[in-house]
Parts: sequence; C-alpha cells; structure tokens
Amino acid sequence: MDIMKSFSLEGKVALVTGAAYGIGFAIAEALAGAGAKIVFNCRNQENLDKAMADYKAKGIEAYGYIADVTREDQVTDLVAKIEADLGGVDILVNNAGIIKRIPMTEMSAEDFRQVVDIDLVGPFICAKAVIPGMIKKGHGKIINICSMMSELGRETVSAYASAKGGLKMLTRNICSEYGEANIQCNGIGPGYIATPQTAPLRERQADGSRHPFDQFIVAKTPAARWGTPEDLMGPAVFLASEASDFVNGHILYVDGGILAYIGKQP
Ligand code: NAP
Ligand code: GCO
Repeated sequence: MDIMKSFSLEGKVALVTGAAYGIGFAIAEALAGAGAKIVFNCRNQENLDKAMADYKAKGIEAYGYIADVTREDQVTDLVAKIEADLGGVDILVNNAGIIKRIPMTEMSAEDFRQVVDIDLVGPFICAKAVIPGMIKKGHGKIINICSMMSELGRETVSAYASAKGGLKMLTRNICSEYGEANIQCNGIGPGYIATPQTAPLRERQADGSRHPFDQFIVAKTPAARWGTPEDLMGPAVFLASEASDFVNGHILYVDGGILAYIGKQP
C-alpha cells in the first residue's frame, strides 16, 4: 500500500469557511498543498480581496465568496455554486468563528446569541448544506474547528465555551447520523494559536513586558510556546484524507500538550 497516497487530496474540493486569514487560511493552504481545490468564504469584501491576493501569492487558485455562515440562504447559494462549477464539496472545514471576552453577568443575551450563532449554528448550517451532496458522492469529510474551550471554561468566555462545547457534540452527532454514508466528521481542537483572534492576549504591556496571559499560556503549555496556524496544517490534511477514513467523531487536540498538563510551578 502506498501510504502517502492515502494522504492525497487530488481531485477533491474543499470548502474552508472563514479562511481569509488565520487558522482557516493555513488549513486551506495545507489542503491545497495536498491537491485539493480550495473554496473559502468570509463576510468582508476587503478581507476577501486581500485573501485572494495572498492565496495567489502562494500559487493557490482559490475561489472566494462573500457569505455569512449564519445566513442559510447565502450558504445554500454558495454550496449550489460549488456543485454547479466544481462538482460539489468533498471536504468541509467549519472554521469561521468569533469570540467575545465579556464577564458573563455583563454580557448581553444578544452578544451571547451572536457568538453561538456564528460558532455553533453556522457549522450546523454549513454541514446541513453539504451533507446531501456528500451522500450522493458516497463520501465526505467534515472537520469542525473546536477549541480547548470545548473541554475547559475560563473567565469571560461563557458564550464561546458554550458554543465550542456544543460544536464538539455536533461533531459526534454528525458522525453518528451519517457515518453509514461514509461521511467522517471530526474536530480539531487548537490550543492557544497566534492569530488576530488572540492578539489582545499577547499584546505587550505599557512597560514593554509580556502580557500576563501570554506568560500564563507559555507556562501552561509543555511545548512552552503559542501555537501557530502552521501547526494545524498536518492534522487538517490527515482528517481531510482517506488516511482517516476509520476516524469518526474524534476531537484531535493540537495544543502543544496544554490539556494534559497541570502547569509549571510559578
Ligand atoms: P480569526 O483570525 O478571527 O479569523 C476568523 C475568520 O472567520 C475570518 O476570516 C473572518 O472573516 C471569518 N468569519 C467570522 N465570522 C464569520 C461569519 N459569520 N461568516 C463567515 N466568515 C466569518 O480567527 P482564528 O484565530 O483564525 O480562528 C479560526 C477558528 O479557530 C475559529 O473558529 C476559532 O474559534 C478557532 N480557534 C482559534 C484558536 C486560536 O487560539 N486562535 C484556538 C482554538 C480555536 P470576516 O470577519 O471577514 O467574516
Ligand atoms: C481565549 C482564547 C481561546 C482560544 C482558543 C483556545 O480567550 O481564551 O481566545 O479561546 O481562542 O479557543 O483553544
């Protein structure tokens, strides 16, 4: 058996949501490197235009669309376009997501709903849109970008942790409901990754010292560093490829060991 062939994505079409930059961009780059055709979406035209140039600069002919994952009409239209133009979605990466860091008693129900809408309802809407086509094809890969907050809570992230905990269970439910159709649905749980989303947690202090949270995370991570979007590239190719055809309902934590470690004595 040519084991490396099982990691190939040649001939596959991957939809990576929210892949204008950050983790989604790196995952899309990885899937392209394994041979997949890349489709991505985001909400902001400026982000889309810059992303198209960034993909081109890396030699990737990506197809980019403005579509909000919380809008079922926009997602349905996007998937229909992919089916008409590219033959349908073989791999869905539910990456688009936001976070709001607000103490729960100060958070409005509207803020809570917006986070859950994007981080949990969005992946439901996107998975619901692509599964019928995957059933017709006789195969499909869905990768939900979960979080350490699928397992742990912390101050100010009640909405995000609730959404990501729900996303872990949505992952397991899609596995349960569509495994028989040869659809594998797994999650990737990144640790603390250096992207725009976590930039506020790494900002230098006025006196030039490192942010206390930055120091906390480095002390709490056996790898003694923040992750980078590139750290997620290999795991994403694995879960998107035939190499993981018997892996289903699994959350693969790519966190430098942080979930396994009590943390260094101060
Ligand atoms: P990011 O840098 O903030 O990028 C988020 C991306 O999602 C952007 O492209 C954004 O583009 C898009 N997006 C946001 N809301 C959207 C919507 N409603 N519809 C379509 N696109 C939307 O975030 P990131 O750090 O790369 O994180 C990506 C995913 O990984 C998220 O699900 C996040 O929760 C998860 N994660 C991140 C970390 C970390 O430490 N960074 C760790 C664990 C998990 P527009 O604003 O233009 O729409
Ligand atoms: C936070 C961070 C985390 C990371 C990630 C960890 O405020 O605690 O943003 O939530 O983004 O989800 O896995």
